Amino acid sequence: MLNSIVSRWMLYGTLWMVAVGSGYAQDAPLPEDLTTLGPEELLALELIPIDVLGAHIHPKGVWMAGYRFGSMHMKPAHGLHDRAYALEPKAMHTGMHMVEAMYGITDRLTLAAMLSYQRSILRLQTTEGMRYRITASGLGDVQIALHYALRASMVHYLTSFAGLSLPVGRVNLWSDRLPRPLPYAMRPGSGTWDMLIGLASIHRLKDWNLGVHGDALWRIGKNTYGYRLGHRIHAGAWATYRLWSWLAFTMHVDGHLLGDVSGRDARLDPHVSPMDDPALQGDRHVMVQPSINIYLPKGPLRGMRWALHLDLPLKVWHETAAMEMHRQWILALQWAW
Ligand SMILES: [Cu+2]
Repeated sequence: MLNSIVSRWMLYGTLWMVAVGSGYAQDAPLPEDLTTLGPEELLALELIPIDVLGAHIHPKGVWMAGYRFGSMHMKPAHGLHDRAYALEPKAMHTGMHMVEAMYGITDRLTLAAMLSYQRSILRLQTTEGMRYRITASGLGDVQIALHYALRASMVHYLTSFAGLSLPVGRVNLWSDRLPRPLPYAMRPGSGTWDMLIGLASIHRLKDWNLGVHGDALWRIGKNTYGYRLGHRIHAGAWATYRLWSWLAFTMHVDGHLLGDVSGRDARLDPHVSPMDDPALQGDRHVMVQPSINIYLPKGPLRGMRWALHLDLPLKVWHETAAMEMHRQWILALQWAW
């Protein structure tokens, strides 16, 4: 099922490129246009929730920089209780730093790049009841994308993006406590070249922004260790309410679909730990994501947007994952000039 969904998305990706190609050729200014707004005015509109990655544009010549820190807790999935493993995962925590840069090439076309660094801590228990923890850290893959506004009127904002994820992240990690490499979920990199596409549509109604979005990440080929991570799809909807010009609240519901690992890292034994089983790396869940967004119109931090964001599972399908999402929070900063 995942394959047919993703191939449909790839078709949309092709259509996107055609649309961008024709739009780029004209690139005429739009009537009553969001692109006439300054960089700060645009950030102040809180158009895109900070957790919907990308899917926005900046006017020509405008730079944006962003930083976010995310703290994610995962726990073992309930569906695994009927199996016995020599090594049982108990909990995993991942802290992730992400920096992003965006630049408006034209009023409709924006270039974006993103780099991440993550550190994971995994708690394990042996069948004899001995507990220990292992840690892993490193740079993740670099993402480069083009974002294009198909519409940018004051009431309807339709943006798309397409890009590449470059396999610069670490894939081969070891701990002195394990006789084999660290499991798939602790590796910051994928080791494969991946394609990204996405679309977001936002309607503005007075103090409300209502949006829907979808994006897909499609992995190409296999990495040097003989596997690739699962393809990934996100789709969701949100509502943002601007209470004052500097304060907005967002409620976002987001579905995640992550396929299993294809192929396998032959150095890992799936019978030892569920985290080493390629068939248990997929994940399906729906999250509720409330966030507070603050925009500072004056003072020394003028023009900066802050967001604090929570991720809580609404529904998790247990049988498909070694570990499942428990909770996450993200603090994000963005500024444009
Ligand atoms: Cu931006």
